[in-house]
Amino acid sequence: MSKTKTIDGYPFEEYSKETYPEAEVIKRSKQFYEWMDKRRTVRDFSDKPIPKEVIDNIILTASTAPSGAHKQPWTFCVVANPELKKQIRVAAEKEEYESYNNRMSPEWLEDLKPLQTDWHKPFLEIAPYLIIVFKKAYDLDGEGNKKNNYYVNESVGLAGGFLLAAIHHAGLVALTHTPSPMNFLAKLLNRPSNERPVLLIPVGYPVEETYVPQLKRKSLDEVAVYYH
Ligand code: IYR
Repeated sequence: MSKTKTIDGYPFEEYSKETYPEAEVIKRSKQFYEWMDKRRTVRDFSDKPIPKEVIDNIILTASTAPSGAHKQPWTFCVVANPELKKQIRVAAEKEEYESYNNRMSPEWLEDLKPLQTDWHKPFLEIAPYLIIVFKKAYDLDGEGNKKNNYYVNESVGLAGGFLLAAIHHAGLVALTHTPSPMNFLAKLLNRPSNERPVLLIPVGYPVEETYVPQLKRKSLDEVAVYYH
């Protein structure tokens, strides 16, 4: 049991530190970078099943993300039911067909060419699980009163990042799919009025031989500015 105390009447517990010698800190930071750098968005999923326990753990990890006033303003909906997955695919492809053919600008379509995406979304039926991340604009208490949430977009974005890292750590792959507009998901999943879908993430194993676009990540100089 860690030490506890109260501050201004609120309970605190001693933070359980995990610190290392400097050489170890350097090694760990490099190893983690190199391992995260291997994560790729994959579109070719195998239908190989995943134990539900794995999905539980991935979601619990995502839910450790920091959030405004620790409100954890998110709901992770998990879809494994083939009929529901099919309905999601049909609805997503309808929107995506419209987007690719009538809504996206020529510049946008050009930017997507290296990824070779189109409106077909078979992975929505093939991947064993779809995780749909909803943001809670506000919470509802037992009596239906609105309770504020804070920095909801930032919080849910962070949880999404944790989710993808947890999936990668488990040796699985994911696709951050954002059909647009995506409110059909709130309807199909019967979500309450305070929830809005943000990310649709198929999770699974990749097919045996999987190809991903040859992408180059920006260099440190391109993404960081140091003020010494
Ligand atoms: N939502 C569409 C289009 C799309 C948009 C971006 I920005 C991407 O990085 C990838 C795809 C789709 O999922 O195909």
